[in-house]
Amino acid sequence: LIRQYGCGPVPITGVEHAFYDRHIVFDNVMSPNAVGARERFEAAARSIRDILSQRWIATEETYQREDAKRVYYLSMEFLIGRSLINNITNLLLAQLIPKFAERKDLDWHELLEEEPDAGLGNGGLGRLAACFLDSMATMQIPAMGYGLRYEYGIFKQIIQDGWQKEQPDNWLRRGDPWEVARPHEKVEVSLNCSFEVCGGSLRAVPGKESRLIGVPYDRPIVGFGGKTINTLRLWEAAAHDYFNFEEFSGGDFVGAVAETLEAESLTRVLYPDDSTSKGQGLRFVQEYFLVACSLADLIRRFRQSNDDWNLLPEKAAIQLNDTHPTMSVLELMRILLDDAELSWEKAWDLTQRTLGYTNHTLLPEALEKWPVEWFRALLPRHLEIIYEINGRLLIDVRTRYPGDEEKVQRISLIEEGETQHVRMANLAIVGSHCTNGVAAIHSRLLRTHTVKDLAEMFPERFSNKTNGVTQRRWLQMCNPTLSKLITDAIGDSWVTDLSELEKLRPLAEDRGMQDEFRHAKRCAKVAFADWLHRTTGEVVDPDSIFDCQIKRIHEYKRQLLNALRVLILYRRLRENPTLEMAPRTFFFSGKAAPAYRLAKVIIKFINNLAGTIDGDPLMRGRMKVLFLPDYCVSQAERLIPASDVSNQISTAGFEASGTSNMKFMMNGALTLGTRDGATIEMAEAAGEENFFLFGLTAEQVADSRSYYNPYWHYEHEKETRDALDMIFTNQLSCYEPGAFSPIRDALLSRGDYYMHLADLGSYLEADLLVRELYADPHAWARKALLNVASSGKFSSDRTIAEYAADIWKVEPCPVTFD
Ligand code: DL6
Repeated sequence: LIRQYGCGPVPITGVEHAFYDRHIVFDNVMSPNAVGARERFEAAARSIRDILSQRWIATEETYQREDAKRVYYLSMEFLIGRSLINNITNLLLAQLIPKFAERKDLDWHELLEEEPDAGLGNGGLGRLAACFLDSMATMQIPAMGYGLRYEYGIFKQIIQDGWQKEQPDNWLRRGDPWEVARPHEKVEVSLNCSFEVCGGSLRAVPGKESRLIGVPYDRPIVGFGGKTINTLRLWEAAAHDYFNFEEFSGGDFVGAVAETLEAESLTRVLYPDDSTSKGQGLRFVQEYFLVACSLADLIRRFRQSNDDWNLLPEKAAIQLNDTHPTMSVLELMRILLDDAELSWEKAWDLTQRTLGYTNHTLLPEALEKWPVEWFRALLPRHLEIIYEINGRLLIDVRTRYPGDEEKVQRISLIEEGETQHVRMANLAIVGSHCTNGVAAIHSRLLRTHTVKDLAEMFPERFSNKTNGVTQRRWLQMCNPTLSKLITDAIGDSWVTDLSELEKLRPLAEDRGMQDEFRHAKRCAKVAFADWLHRTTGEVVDPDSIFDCQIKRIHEYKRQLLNALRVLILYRRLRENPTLEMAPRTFFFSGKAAPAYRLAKVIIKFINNLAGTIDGDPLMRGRMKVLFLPDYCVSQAERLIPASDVSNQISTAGFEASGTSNMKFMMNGALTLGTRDGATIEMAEAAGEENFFLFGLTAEQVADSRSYYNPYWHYEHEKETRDALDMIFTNQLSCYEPGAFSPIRDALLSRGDYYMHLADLGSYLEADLLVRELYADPHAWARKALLNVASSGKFSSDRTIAEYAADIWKVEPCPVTFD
């Protein structure tokens, strides 16, 4: 079976039918005629899992046999999305599906819709982790993702009267056909606290030692070609007596079980805020739980084949995805000191050489700082270790920079103040051998501003690894028509080597190719419009420009700037109905953190703007605005292929990298953007003449901060003033007067920190260039093709190759059989 199904196109005959039929009947104990779409999805998923199972076992056996160095990617988030069609694509089975569906009389699209998105993340960082897993498996790199098995992923967003409302996303309610529980590989975690539900929320109560069990659930990560199947291991918290209910029988059985349930709630819910960690006490415990379970697991694996602790950095590379798993520094030190009984110097050397840290944000409010008191109460041994690391670090600082006590303060792991806090980014940098940012500008700003003192002290530790995305999901799978066009033109090697897309460059000049590109784009737009109509009743015109901004709602990402642009374009059209302007559909989608008031007001504003434009008969067929609720991976997979214009308009210096920007580029959208994050490198790759760049640079933003005055723009720019006045006089909120006063506060009274008004004029100028180019369909298609051709660098395969060579020092380990 391994040889037959492991590594190539697999004919779906005999055995697979039997798998499918068997699952339909025996998993459900139902007649095949009686089952619904959900059961059919489960049977299909389980059949695919059957096909990959032995290769999955062989992958693990190969790594063990070869004692290969492994990458352990620790992340609080893995925004996986759906797996069925992705696994089918990577197993090279996609072409066989239509016949299979026909023979089984399946409505394949209905079946696919039954799979919930695994929304185990907030946004960029979690989705990046998922792309990395795909690339590592495809490149046959021995790797394992470690995360938490949240029962409730990122909340479902519904829009009521224009306002975001959150609903729980109980994605595991009906079970998950991909995961395999491995209770025999459970680990035990000690904490100096118990848990209680208080006022409807779970909290940790310090003082009483408790032991939690981490139960691993494994998911297959299928490399392209099906040769390597790596593992994503997600931990679920269980109370210690999970396996021993006898202990309860003597006392208060019901009370004891309730306490058990409270402890088990630890991993139940994903924190839905990616920009602040303030007040998230339970999150602190979640982070420790992830770290403690994962390190116990990987150390156990290491010790099975190595009795020399010195080999740890040769056998394991642990990557910290942001500061969230930074307690790894402390936990690894604890294991090496207390369990392995190594000296401090040896333990510290091994810890640093084993760990690497990726920073994903420069936003001060998103840089984690945990109260010292929490460590003291819950993890006292870890606090001792922090103090020891800090003591030695500060001796080093004072030796190198005598008399510079301010530097000592800035570098210290402890931030003084009313209450003391542990600076997790400082701890991650000090306790690891590599720190990287995720785009060139971000890595530079990290080094020269955010952690300048540490970067000066340890310059050799800092590097850049520009993000990437997997072209398997974000082009091949989600955009079949464009993929086919590309493959017909240059062959299919781009699927595993995206730099091959360069071969499209000369073809961009070819009129026939331009026409075919336009056809592919139109197919994707029609497919999207059909889906939208089917699922929401909304009608959009595939012949209009699809202009998109899809990402978390945040002031720095400036959805508000985009909405102001739309409002001004709308006002221009109203004032001059004969104005030449190609029909345009503006799409917005994204979730706001539930406690982020202004972000929610921005969503309401976009919805009211959409309503105003929709209600204006003059705008019919000319302009439409849509806020698509519940942004998620599978929505992005539909919208990105259909988009003409990608808005990447963060205040320069604030977006670490962005990754949706890359997905749009690969799918032939043109970017209207600021010089920020990876957009800068994308424009370099494509040539600035093929981009619509505008706005202040990061340096200009920083330099003008001291004198920037948004009122100047309000007073001197008539269109800006008229648009703002329309908002401020409740013309867009007549049923809820005052609803948008927080926007006034942010843009004027509070000084417009994200400089919307500074960039609005140049945004509109760039927008005019977009419209002019669109009027020439071949010129547009040429630039779009040049963008596709230049997107090779932005494959996560390239990013992973850089991590593997520079940070992890790991080699591929092809799966072999005994
Ligand atoms: O590195 C992945 C991704 C970047 O592309 C985004 O630019 C960045 O905002 C995001 N960061 C996070 C972390 N928290 N915040 N804010 O998701 O990482």
